[in-house]
Amino acid sequence: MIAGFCALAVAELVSAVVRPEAGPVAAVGGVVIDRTPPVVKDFAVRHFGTADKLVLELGILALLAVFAVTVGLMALRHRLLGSATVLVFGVVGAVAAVGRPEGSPADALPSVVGAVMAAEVLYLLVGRLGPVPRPSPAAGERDGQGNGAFDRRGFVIAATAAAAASAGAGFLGRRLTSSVQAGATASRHDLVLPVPESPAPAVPPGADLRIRGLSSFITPNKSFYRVDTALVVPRIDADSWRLRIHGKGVARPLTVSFQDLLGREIIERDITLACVSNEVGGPYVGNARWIGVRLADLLREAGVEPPSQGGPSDQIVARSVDGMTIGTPVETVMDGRDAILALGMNGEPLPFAHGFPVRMVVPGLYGYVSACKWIKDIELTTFASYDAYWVRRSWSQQAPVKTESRIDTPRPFASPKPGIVPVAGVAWAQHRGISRVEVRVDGGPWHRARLAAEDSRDTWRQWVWEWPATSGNHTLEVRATDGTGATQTGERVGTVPDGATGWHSVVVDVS
Ligand SMILES: Nc1nc2c(c(=O)[nH]1)N[C@H]1C(S)=C(S)[C@@H](COP(=O)(O)O)O[C@H]1N2
Ligand SMILES: [Mo]
Repeated sequence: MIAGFCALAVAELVSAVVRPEAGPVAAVGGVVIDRTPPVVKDFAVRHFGTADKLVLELGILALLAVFAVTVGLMALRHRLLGSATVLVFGVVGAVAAVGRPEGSPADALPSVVGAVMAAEVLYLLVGRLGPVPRPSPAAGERDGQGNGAFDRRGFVIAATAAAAASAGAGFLGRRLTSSVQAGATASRHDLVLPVPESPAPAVPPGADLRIRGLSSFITPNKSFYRVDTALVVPRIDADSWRLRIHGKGVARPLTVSFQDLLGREIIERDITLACVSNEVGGPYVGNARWIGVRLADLLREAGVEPPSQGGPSDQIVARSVDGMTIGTPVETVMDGRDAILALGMNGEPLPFAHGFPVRMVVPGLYGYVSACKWIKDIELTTFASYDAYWVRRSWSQQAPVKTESRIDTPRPFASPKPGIVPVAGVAWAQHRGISRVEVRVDGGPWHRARLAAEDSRDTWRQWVWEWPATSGNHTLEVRATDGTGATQTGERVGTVPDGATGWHSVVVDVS
Protein backbone atom coordinates (compact mmCIF):
# COMPACT_ATOMS: atom_id res chain seq x y z
CA MET A 1 0.00 0.00 0.00
CA ILE A 2 2.84 2.38 0.82
CA ALA A 3 4.51 1.61 -2.50
CA GLY A 4 1.22 2.21 -4.29
CA PHE A 5 0.77 5.50 -2.48
CA CYS A 6 4.31 6.42 -3.46
CA ALA A 7 3.51 5.70 -7.13
CA LEU A 8 0.49 8.00 -7.14
CA ALA A 9 2.21 10.76 -5.19
CA VAL A 10 5.30 10.79 -7.40
CA ALA A 11 3.06 10.68 -10.48
CA GLU A 12 1.18 13.67 -9.09
CA LEU A 13 4.44 15.57 -8.74
CA VAL A 14 5.65 14.70 -12.23
CA SER A 15 2.26 15.44 -13.82
CA ALA A 16 2.41 18.92 -12.33
CA VAL A 17 5.42 19.49 -14.58
CA VAL A 18 4.12 17.59 -17.63
CA ARG A 19 0.40 18.44 -17.43
CA PRO A 20 -2.24 17.65 -14.81
CA GLU A 21 -4.33 15.56 -17.23
CA ALA A 22 -1.40 13.13 -17.64
CA GLY A 23 -1.68 11.71 -14.12
CA PRO A 24 -2.37 7.94 -14.14
CA VAL A 25 -5.74 8.10 -12.37
CA ALA A 26 -7.03 10.87 -14.65
CA ALA A 27 -5.67 9.07 -17.73
CA VAL A 28 -7.08 5.65 -16.90
CA GLY A 29 -10.33 7.31 -15.83
CA GLY A 30 -10.48 9.13 -19.16
CA VAL A 31 -10.04 5.85 -21.03
CA VAL A 32 -12.82 4.28 -18.96
CA ILE A 33 -15.15 7.22 -19.72
CA ASP A 34 -14.40 7.04 -23.44
CA ARG A 35 -15.05 3.30 -23.55
CA THR A 36 -18.03 3.06 -21.24
CA PRO A 37 -21.01 1.57 -23.09
CA PRO A 38 -24.05 3.92 -23.12
CA VAL A 39 -26.02 1.62 -20.78
CA VAL A 40 -23.32 1.80 -18.11
CA LYS A 41 -22.94 5.54 -18.61
CA ASP A 42 -26.69 6.01 -18.22
CA PHE A 43 -26.62 3.86 -15.09
CA ALA A 44 -23.83 5.99 -13.65
CA VAL A 45 -25.57 9.26 -14.50
CA ARG A 46 -28.85 7.98 -13.03
CA HIS A 47 -27.37 6.75 -9.77
CA PHE A 48 -24.48 9.09 -9.13
CA GLY A 49 -25.53 12.16 -11.12
CA THR A 50 -22.81 14.76 -11.28
CA ALA A 51 -20.84 12.79 -8.65
CA ASP A 52 -20.21 10.11 -11.30
CA LYS A 53 -16.62 11.30 -11.76
CA LEU A 54 -15.87 11.13 -8.05
CA VAL A 55 -17.31 7.61 -7.92
CA LEU A 56 -15.13 6.62 -10.88
CA GLU A 57 -11.98 8.01 -9.29
CA LEU A 58 -12.72 6.39 -5.93
CA GLY A 59 -13.40 3.13 -7.78
CA ILE A 60 -10.02 3.31 -9.51
CA LEU A 61 -8.30 4.04 -6.19
CA ALA A 62 -10.10 1.14 -4.48
CA LEU A 63 -9.05 -1.22 -7.29
CA LEU A 64 -5.48 0.04 -7.03
CA ALA A 65 -5.51 -0.65 -3.28
CA VAL A 66 -6.60 -4.23 -3.94
CA PHE A 67 -3.89 -4.62 -6.57
CA ALA A 68 -1.33 -3.11 -4.21
CA VAL A 69 -2.08 -5.65 -1.49
CA THR A 70 -2.01 -8.51 -4.01
CA VAL A 71 1.29 -7.41 -5.49
CA GLY A 72 2.65 -6.88 -1.97
CA LEU A 73 1.79 -10.46 -0.99
CA MET A 74 3.39 -11.71 -4.18
CA ALA A 75 6.53 -9.67 -3.46
CA LEU A 76 6.93 -11.43 -0.11
CA ARG A 77 7.59 -14.67 -2.01
CA HIS A 78 9.22 -13.29 -5.16
CA ARG A 79 10.79 -9.98 -4.40
CA LEU A 80 11.78 -9.12 -7.97
CA LEU A 81 8.54 -10.34 -9.52
CA GLY A 82 6.61 -8.02 -7.21
CA SER A 83 8.55 -5.00 -8.33
CA ALA A 84 8.31 -6.05 -11.97
CA THR A 85 4.51 -6.20 -11.65
CA VAL A 86 4.48 -2.63 -10.33
CA LEU A 87 6.27 -1.61 -13.53
CA VAL A 88 3.53 -3.29 -15.57
CA PHE A 89 0.98 -1.00 -13.88
CA GLY A 90 3.21 1.92 -14.79
CA VAL A 91 3.08 0.86 -18.43
CA VAL A 92 -0.73 0.64 -18.30
CA GLY A 93 -0.93 4.19 -16.93
CA ALA A 94 1.60 5.45 -19.47
CA VAL A 95 -0.20 3.88 -22.43
CA ALA A 96 -3.50 5.34 -21.22
CA ALA A 97 -2.00 8.82 -20.84
CA VAL A 98 -0.22 8.87 -24.20
CA GLY A 99 -3.33 7.60 -25.95
CA ARG A 100 -5.59 10.39 -24.68
CA PRO A 101 -6.99 12.65 -27.42
CA GLU A 102 -4.51 15.42 -26.59
CA GLY A 103 -1.83 13.02 -25.32
CA SER A 104 1.87 13.31 -26.18
CA PRO A 105 4.85 11.02 -25.43
CA ALA A 106 5.75 13.19 -22.42
CA ASP A 107 2.44 12.19 -20.83
CA ALA A 108 3.96 8.75 -20.14
CA LEU A 109 6.35 10.29 -17.62
CA PRO A 110 4.12 10.58 -14.53
CA SER A 111 3.13 6.89 -14.69
CA VAL A 112 6.63 5.66 -15.57
CA VAL A 113 8.49 7.68 -12.95
CA GLY A 114 5.85 6.89 -10.35
CA ALA A 115 6.04 3.16 -11.09
CA VAL A 116 9.84 3.04 -11.05
CA MET A 117 9.90 4.78 -7.67
CA ALA A 118 7.19 2.47 -6.33
CA ALA A 119 8.96 -0.65 -7.61
CA GLU A 120 12.07 0.46 -5.77
CA VAL A 121 10.21 1.28 -2.56
CA LEU A 122 8.49 -2.10 -2.67
CA TYR A 123 11.79 -3.88 -3.24
CA LEU A 124 13.48 -2.09 -0.36
CA LEU A 125 10.59 -2.51 2.06
CA VAL A 126 10.18 -6.21 1.30
CA GLY A 127 13.91 -6.57 1.83
CA ARG A 128 13.47 -5.24 5.34
CA LEU A 129 10.99 -8.01 6.03
CA GLY A 130 13.57 -10.70 5.29
CA PRO A 131 15.50 -12.58 7.99
CA VAL A 132 18.42 -10.63 9.44
CA PRO A 133 21.78 -12.27 10.05
CA ARG A 134 21.79 -13.04 13.76
CA PRO A 135 24.89 -12.02 15.68
CA SER A 136 24.52 -15.00 18.03
CA PRO A 137 21.96 -17.76 18.72
CA ALA A 138 21.23 -16.17 22.08
CA ALA A 139 19.85 -13.03 20.52
CA GLY A 140 17.39 -15.04 18.43
CA GLU A 141 16.23 -16.92 21.48
CA ARG A 142 15.65 -13.72 23.31
CA ASP A 143 13.39 -12.50 20.47
CA GLY A 144 11.68 -15.84 20.46
CA GLN A 145 11.38 -15.55 16.67
CA GLY A 146 13.80 -18.17 15.46
CA ASN A 147 14.42 -18.10 11.72
CA GLY A 148 11.55 -15.73 10.88
CA ALA A 149 13.26 -12.86 12.65
CA PHE A 150 13.30 -9.57 10.83
CA ASP A 151 14.37 -6.09 11.59
CA ARG A 152 11.02 -4.76 12.77
CA ARG A 153 12.40 -1.44 13.84
CA GLY A 154 14.27 -0.99 10.57
CA PHE A 155 11.13 -1.82 8.59
CA VAL A 156 8.94 0.61 10.48
CA ILE A 157 11.50 3.37 9.99
CA ALA A 158 11.86 2.67 6.27
CA ALA A 159 8.09 2.40 5.74
CA THR A 160 7.41 5.61 7.64
CA ALA A 161 10.11 7.44 5.72
CA ALA A 162 8.72 6.20 2.38
CA ALA A 163 5.16 7.20 3.32
CA ALA A 164 6.27 10.62 4.53
CA ALA A 165 8.41 11.27 1.45
CA SER A 166 5.49 10.24 -0.75
CA ALA A 167 3.09 12.52 1.07
CA GLY A 168 5.60 15.32 0.63
CA ALA A 169 5.92 14.62 -3.09
CA GLY A 170 2.15 14.53 -3.50
CA PHE A 171 1.69 17.74 -1.59
CA LEU A 172 4.43 19.44 -3.59
CA GLY A 173 2.77 18.21 -6.78
CA ARG A 174 -0.53 19.78 -5.80
CA ARG A 175 1.17 23.06 -4.94
CA LEU A 176 3.08 23.05 -8.20
CA THR A 177 -0.05 22.35 -10.23
CA SER A 178 -1.88 25.26 -8.69
CA SER A 179 1.06 27.59 -9.26
CA VAL A 180 1.29 26.44 -12.89
CA GLN A 181 -2.43 27.25 -13.19
CA ALA A 182 -2.09 30.56 -11.37
CA GLY A 183 -1.89 32.39 -14.70
CA ALA A 184 -5.24 30.99 -15.76
CA THR A 185 -6.81 31.81 -12.41
CA ALA A 186 -5.44 35.35 -12.56
CA SER A 187 -6.59 35.88 -16.14
CA ARG A 188 -10.11 34.92 -15.11
CA HIS A 189 -9.96 37.02 -11.98
CA ASP A 190 -8.70 40.08 -13.85
CA LEU A 191 -11.20 39.84 -16.67
CA VAL A 192 -13.68 42.69 -16.79
CA LEU A 193 -16.67 41.64 -18.85
CA PRO A 194 -17.33 43.94 -21.81
CA VAL A 195 -20.45 46.06 -21.96
CA PRO A 196 -22.68 44.44 -24.60
CA GLU A 197 -23.55 46.48 -27.72
CA SER A 198 -26.69 44.38 -27.82
CA PRO A 199 -27.79 43.79 -24.22
CA ALA A 200 -30.38 41.18 -23.29
CA PRO A 201 -33.80 42.71 -22.81
CA ALA A 202 -34.65 42.98 -19.11
CA VAL A 203 -36.30 39.85 -17.76
CA PRO A 204 -40.02 40.72 -17.62
CA PRO A 205 -41.23 41.16 -14.02
CA GLY A 206 -43.62 38.23 -14.24
CA ALA A 207 -41.08 35.71 -15.56
CA ASP A 208 -40.12 34.50 -12.12
CA LEU A 209 -43.18 33.36 -10.14
CA ARG A 210 -41.09 32.99 -6.98
CA ILE A 211 -43.03 30.01 -5.73
CA ARG A 212 -41.36 28.02 -2.98
CA GLY A 213 -39.82 24.86 -4.44
CA LEU A 214 -39.86 26.17 -8.02
CA SER A 215 -36.52 26.55 -9.84
CA SER A 216 -35.50 30.19 -10.07
CA PHE A 217 -35.82 31.70 -13.56
CA ILE A 218 -32.07 32.32 -13.80
CA THR A 219 -29.99 29.40 -12.56
CA PRO A 220 -27.07 30.66 -10.44
CA ASN A 221 -23.66 29.52 -11.70
CA LYS A 222 -22.93 27.54 -8.56
CA SER A 223 -26.04 25.41 -8.99
CA PHE A 224 -25.89 25.17 -12.80
CA TYR A 225 -25.63 21.52 -13.83
CA ARG A 226 -22.28 20.33 -15.11
CA VAL A 227 -21.93 17.54 -17.65
CA ASP A 228 -18.62 16.74 -19.32
CA THR A 229 -15.98 14.04 -19.66
CA ALA A 230 -13.16 16.03 -18.04
CA LEU A 231 -11.74 14.41 -14.90
CA VAL A 232 -9.37 17.35 -14.60
CA VAL A 233 -11.12 20.65 -15.33
CA PRO A 234 -9.02 22.46 -17.96
CA ARG A 235 -7.63 25.77 -16.74
CA ILE A 236 -6.63 27.93 -19.65
CA ASP A 237 -5.02 31.33 -19.54
CA ALA A 238 -7.28 33.69 -21.50
CA ASP A 239 -4.19 35.58 -22.71
CA SER A 240 -2.75 32.55 -24.47
CA TRP A 241 -6.12 31.24 -25.71
CA ARG A 242 -6.65 31.06 -29.47
CA LEU A 243 -9.53 29.87 -31.61
CA ARG A 244 -8.86 28.64 -35.11
CA ILE A 245 -11.61 28.55 -37.74
CA HIS A 246 -10.77 26.51 -40.80
CA GLY A 247 -11.94 23.71 -43.08
CA LYS A 248 -14.01 23.11 -46.17
CA GLY A 249 -15.52 26.27 -47.60
CA VAL A 250 -13.58 28.57 -45.28
CA ALA A 251 -12.36 31.19 -47.76
CA ARG A 252 -10.38 33.11 -45.12
CA PRO A 253 -9.21 30.90 -42.25
CA LEU A 254 -9.12 32.82 -38.97
CA THR A 255 -7.27 32.61 -35.70
CA VAL A 256 -8.73 34.83 -33.01
CA SER A 257 -7.44 35.69 -29.56
CA PHE A 258 -9.47 36.58 -26.50
CA GLN A 259 -8.62 40.26 -27.05
CA ASP A 260 -9.92 39.97 -30.63
CA LEU A 261 -13.23 38.69 -29.29
CA LEU A 262 -13.47 41.53 -26.77
CA GLY A 263 -13.00 44.00 -29.63
CA ARG A 264 -15.98 42.67 -31.56
CA GLU A 265 -19.68 43.33 -31.28
CA ILE A 266 -20.72 41.78 -27.98
CA ILE A 267 -24.20 40.43 -27.45
CA GLU A 268 -25.95 39.27 -24.31
CA ARG A 269 -28.79 36.73 -24.29
CA ASP A 270 -30.78 34.54 -21.93
CA ILE A 271 -30.58 30.95 -23.14
CA THR A 272 -31.67 27.71 -21.50
CA LEU A 273 -29.17 24.88 -21.89
CA ALA A 274 -30.27 21.26 -21.64
CA CYS A 275 -28.45 17.95 -21.67
CA VAL A 276 -29.59 15.06 -23.84
CA SER A 277 -28.91 12.75 -20.87
CA ASN A 278 -31.63 14.47 -18.88
CA GLU A 279 -34.36 11.98 -18.04
CA VAL A 280 -37.98 13.11 -17.91
CA GLY A 281 -38.17 15.23 -14.77
CA GLY A 282 -34.38 15.33 -14.46
CA PRO A 283 -32.04 18.10 -13.28
CA TYR A 284 -29.70 18.60 -16.28
CA VAL A 285 -31.20 21.82 -17.54
CA GLY A 286 -30.46 25.38 -16.55
CA ASN A 287 -31.05 28.93 -17.68
CA ALA A 288 -28.34 31.58 -17.76
CA ARG A 289 -27.57 35.02 -19.14
CA TRP A 290 -24.69 34.58 -21.58
CA ILE A 291 -22.45 37.23 -23.02
CA GLY A 292 -20.21 36.84 -26.04
CA VAL A 293 -19.85 37.09 -29.79
CA ARG A 294 -22.24 35.87 -32.47
CA LEU A 295 -20.70 32.76 -33.97
CA ALA A 296 -22.38 33.45 -37.32
CA ASP A 297 -20.54 36.81 -37.56
CA LEU A 298 -17.18 35.07 -37.23
CA LEU A 299 -18.12 32.37 -39.71
CA ARG A 300 -19.26 34.94 -42.25
CA GLU A 301 -16.02 36.83 -41.81
CA ALA A 302 -14.19 33.59 -42.54
CA GLY A 303 -16.16 33.32 -45.75
CA VAL A 304 -18.40 30.46 -44.63
CA GLU A 305 -21.76 30.05 -46.33
CA PRO A 306 -24.54 27.80 -45.05
CA PRO A 307 -25.57 24.84 -47.23
CA SER A 308 -28.79 26.66 -48.21
CA GLN A 309 -26.61 29.28 -49.90
CA GLY A 310 -24.38 26.75 -51.57
CA GLY A 311 -21.76 26.29 -48.85
CA PRO A 312 -19.95 22.93 -49.11
CA SER A 313 -19.92 22.20 -45.36
CA ASP A 314 -23.00 21.29 -43.35
CA GLN A 315 -21.25 20.54 -40.05
CA ILE A 316 -19.19 22.62 -37.64
CA VAL A 317 -16.91 20.46 -35.54
CA ALA A 318 -15.89 22.30 -32.39
CA ARG A 319 -12.85 20.90 -30.59
CA SER A 320 -11.95 21.57 -26.98
CA VAL A 321 -8.53 21.66 -25.37
CA ASP A 322 -9.31 18.29 -23.80
CA GLY A 323 -10.09 16.63 -27.11
CA MET A 324 -13.90 16.70 -26.99
CA THR A 325 -15.52 17.05 -30.42
CA ILE A 326 -18.99 18.48 -30.86
CA GLY A 327 -20.78 18.62 -34.24
CA THR A 328 -23.33 21.35 -34.95
CA PRO A 329 -25.30 22.02 -38.15
CA VAL A 330 -23.91 25.07 -40.01
CA GLU A 331 -27.43 25.91 -41.14
CA THR A 332 -28.68 26.17 -37.54
CA VAL A 333 -25.82 28.36 -36.38
CA MET A 334 -26.31 30.73 -39.35
CA ASP A 335 -30.13 30.84 -39.45
CA GLY A 336 -30.34 34.05 -37.45
CA ARG A 337 -30.64 32.58 -33.96
CA ASP A 338 -28.28 33.79 -31.24
CA ALA A 339 -25.59 31.11 -31.43
CA ILE A 340 -22.93 32.52 -29.14
CA LEU A 341 -19.25 32.10 -28.50
CA ALA A 342 -19.78 32.89 -24.85
CA LEU A 343 -17.20 34.37 -22.50
CA GLY A 344 -19.49 35.31 -19.65
CA MET A 345 -22.26 33.61 -17.69
CA ASN A 346 -24.64 35.41 -15.34
CA GLY A 347 -22.48 38.49 -15.02
CA GLU A 348 -19.13 36.80 -14.46
CA PRO A 349 -16.45 35.27 -16.66
CA LEU A 350 -17.32 31.65 -17.44
CA PRO A 351 -16.51 29.48 -14.44
CA PHE A 352 -13.66 27.05 -15.27
CA ALA A 353 -16.07 24.12 -15.02
CA HIS A 354 -18.36 25.77 -17.55
CA GLY A 355 -15.72 26.36 -20.20
CA PHE A 356 -13.49 29.35 -19.39
CA PRO A 357 -12.36 31.25 -21.36
CA VAL A 358 -14.78 30.56 -24.23
CA ARG A 359 -17.56 28.10 -25.00
CA MET A 360 -20.36 27.74 -27.51
CA VAL A 361 -24.07 28.07 -26.71
CA VAL A 362 -26.71 27.49 -29.39
CA PRO A 363 -30.36 27.96 -28.45
CA GLY A 364 -32.47 24.94 -29.38
CA LEU A 365 -29.80 22.22 -29.48
CA TYR A 366 -28.78 19.79 -26.75
CA GLY A 367 -25.38 20.52 -25.22
CA TYR A 368 -23.58 17.57 -26.80
CA VAL A 369 -24.27 18.94 -30.30
CA SER A 370 -23.69 22.60 -29.57
CA ALA A 371 -22.20 23.74 -26.29
CA CYS A 372 -18.46 22.98 -26.60
CA LYS A 373 -16.61 24.17 -23.48
CA TRP A 374 -12.91 25.14 -23.48
CA ILE A 375 -13.22 25.50 -27.24
CA LYS A 376 -10.05 25.94 -29.28
CA ASP A 377 -10.84 24.93 -32.83
CA ILE A 378 -13.75 25.07 -35.26
CA GLU A 379 -13.55 22.97 -38.38
CA LEU A 380 -16.05 23.20 -41.20
CA THR A 381 -16.82 19.77 -42.60
CA THR A 382 -19.74 17.50 -43.46
CA PHE A 383 -21.91 15.17 -41.41
CA ALA A 384 -21.21 12.48 -44.00
CA SER A 385 -17.46 12.61 -43.45
CA TYR A 386 -17.12 13.11 -39.69
CA ASP A 387 -18.77 11.73 -36.54
CA ALA A 388 -18.16 13.70 -33.35
CA TYR A 389 -17.41 12.13 -29.95
CA TRP A 390 -20.93 11.19 -28.81
CA VAL A 391 -22.08 10.26 -32.31
CA ARG A 392 -19.40 7.56 -32.31
CA ARG A 393 -21.04 6.36 -29.10
CA SER A 394 -24.52 5.76 -30.51
CA TRP A 395 -26.02 9.25 -30.08
CA SER A 396 -27.64 11.11 -33.00
CA GLN A 397 -25.81 13.51 -35.26
CA GLN A 398 -28.75 15.90 -35.08
CA ALA A 399 -30.36 16.67 -31.77
CA PRO A 400 -32.74 19.61 -31.47
CA VAL A 401 -34.12 20.00 -27.95
CA LYS A 402 -37.43 18.20 -27.46
CA THR A 403 -40.37 19.99 -25.84
CA GLU A 404 -40.26 19.10 -22.16
CA SER A 405 -41.87 20.09 -18.90
CA ARG A 406 -41.10 19.33 -15.28
CA ILE A 407 -43.02 19.53 -12.02
CA ASP A 408 -40.76 21.15 -9.42
CA THR A 409 -43.32 21.36 -6.63
CA PRO A 410 -44.85 19.44 -4.92
CA ARG A 411 -41.89 17.06 -4.65
CA PRO A 412 -42.46 13.33 -5.21
CA PHE A 413 -44.15 11.72 -2.17
CA ALA A 414 -44.79 15.09 -0.54
CA SER A 415 -47.83 15.20 1.72
CA PRO A 416 -49.55 18.57 1.30
CA LYS A 417 -52.74 19.37 3.20
CA PRO A 418 -56.11 19.21 1.40
CA GLY A 419 -57.08 22.56 -0.15
CA ILE A 420 -55.39 24.71 -2.76
CA VAL A 421 -51.92 23.33 -3.57
CA PRO A 422 -49.80 25.21 -6.11
CA VAL A 423 -48.42 22.76 -8.67
CA ALA A 424 -45.55 24.53 -10.41
CA GLY A 425 -42.55 23.88 -12.59
CA VAL A 426 -40.71 24.78 -15.77
CA ALA A 427 -41.23 23.94 -19.43
CA TRP A 428 -38.80 24.39 -22.30
CA ALA A 429 -38.68 24.14 -26.07
CA GLN A 430 -35.76 26.39 -26.91
CA HIS A 431 -36.16 28.57 -29.99
CA ARG A 432 -39.78 27.45 -30.43
CA GLY A 433 -41.02 28.81 -27.11
CA ILE A 434 -43.76 27.51 -24.84
CA SER A 435 -47.38 28.43 -25.58
CA ARG A 436 -49.29 26.21 -23.16
CA VAL A 437 -48.77 23.96 -20.15
CA GLU A 438 -51.40 21.58 -18.81
CA VAL A 439 -51.65 19.49 -15.67
CA ARG A 440 -53.89 16.56 -14.90
CA VAL A 441 -54.64 14.58 -11.77
CA ASP A 442 -55.03 10.79 -11.76
CA GLY A 443 -55.40 10.65 -15.55
CA GLY A 444 -58.40 13.02 -15.48
CA PRO A 445 -59.02 16.04 -17.72
CA TRP A 446 -56.14 18.41 -18.53
CA HIS A 447 -56.17 21.77 -16.75
CA ARG A 448 -54.46 24.76 -18.22
CA ALA A 449 -51.68 26.10 -16.04
CA ARG A 450 -50.93 29.81 -15.75
CA LEU A 451 -47.75 30.65 -17.68
CA ALA A 452 -45.20 33.06 -16.31
CA ALA A 453 -44.32 35.99 -18.59
CA GLU A 454 -42.13 34.92 -21.53
CA ASP A 455 -38.55 36.17 -21.43
CA SER A 456 -37.63 34.81 -24.84
CA ARG A 457 -38.43 31.71 -26.83
CA ASP A 458 -34.88 30.55 -26.14
CA THR A 459 -35.54 30.27 -22.42
CA TRP A 460 -37.61 28.00 -20.29
CA ARG A 461 -40.90 29.23 -18.91
CA GLN A 462 -42.29 28.78 -15.45
CA TRP A 463 -45.90 27.75 -14.90
CA VAL A 464 -48.29 27.16 -12.01
CA TRP A 465 -51.66 25.50 -11.54
CA GLU A 466 -53.68 25.93 -8.36
CA TRP A 467 -54.80 22.44 -7.52
CA PRO A 468 -57.87 21.96 -5.32
CA ALA A 469 -56.38 18.92 -3.63
CA THR A 470 -58.48 16.30 -1.87
CA SER A 471 -57.25 13.68 0.60
CA GLY A 472 -55.60 10.56 -0.70
CA ASN A 473 -52.85 9.47 -3.08
CA HIS A 474 -52.76 11.35 -6.35
CA THR A 475 -50.66 11.33 -9.49
CA LEU A 476 -49.91 14.68 -11.08
CA GLU A 477 -48.82 14.84 -14.72
CA VAL A 478 -47.69 17.72 -16.88
CA ARG A 479 -47.36 18.36 -20.61
CA ALA A 480 -46.33 21.41 -22.60
CA THR A 481 -47.18 22.75 -26.03
CA ASP A 482 -44.48 24.64 -27.93
CA GLY A 483 -44.70 27.80 -29.99
CA THR A 484 -45.43 25.85 -33.18
CA GLY A 485 -48.54 24.35 -31.56
CA ALA A 486 -47.03 20.88 -31.14
CA THR A 487 -47.83 19.21 -27.83
CA GLN A 488 -45.20 17.24 -25.94
CA THR A 489 -45.63 13.53 -26.60
CA GLY A 490 -46.60 11.19 -23.78
CA GLU A 491 -44.71 8.33 -25.37
CA ARG A 492 -41.92 7.26 -23.01
CA VAL A 493 -38.53 6.88 -24.65
CA GLY A 494 -35.11 6.88 -23.00
CA THR A 495 -32.35 9.41 -23.46
CA VAL A 496 -30.41 7.51 -26.17
CA PRO A 497 -30.13 8.45 -29.05
CA ASP A 498 -31.60 11.96 -29.14
CA GLY A 499 -33.34 12.80 -25.86
CA ALA A 500 -36.03 11.38 -23.56
CA THR A 501 -39.76 11.95 -24.02
CA GLY A 502 -42.80 11.30 -21.88
CA TRP A 503 -44.80 13.23 -19.32
CA HIS A 504 -43.26 13.94 -15.96
CA SER A 505 -45.41 12.63 -13.17
CA VAL A 506 -45.28 13.08 -9.42
CA VAL A 507 -47.15 11.04 -6.83
CA VAL A 508 -48.25 12.86 -3.68
CA ASP A 509 -50.16 11.88 -0.58
CA VAL A 510 -52.61 14.59 0.41
CA SER A 511 -53.35 14.22 4.10
N1 LIG B 1 -15.23 20.22 -23.81
C1 LIG B 1 -16.44 19.72 -23.51
N2 LIG B 1 -17.55 20.46 -23.78
C2 LIG B 1 -18.77 19.97 -23.49
C3 LIG B 1 -18.92 18.69 -22.92
C4 LIG B 1 -17.74 17.93 -22.66
O1 LIG B 1 -17.78 16.80 -22.17
N3 LIG B 1 -16.52 18.49 -22.96
N4 LIG B 1 -20.18 18.23 -22.62
C5 LIG B 1 -21.30 18.82 -23.36
C6 LIG B 1 -22.58 18.45 -22.81
S1 LIG B 1 -23.06 16.84 -23.02
C7 LIG B 1 -23.40 19.36 -22.21
S2 LIG B 1 -24.98 18.95 -21.80
C8 LIG B 1 -22.94 20.73 -21.91
C9 LIG B 1 -23.09 21.01 -20.44
O2 LIG B 1 -22.59 22.28 -20.13
P1 LIG B 1 -22.40 22.70 -18.62
O3 LIG B 1 -21.55 21.65 -17.97
O4 LIG B 1 -21.80 24.04 -18.62
O5 LIG B 1 -23.79 22.71 -18.01
O6 LIG B 1 -21.60 20.91 -22.27
C10 LIG B 1 -21.20 20.32 -23.48
N5 LIG B 1 -19.86 20.74 -23.76
MO1 LIG C 1 -25.16 16.68 -22.38
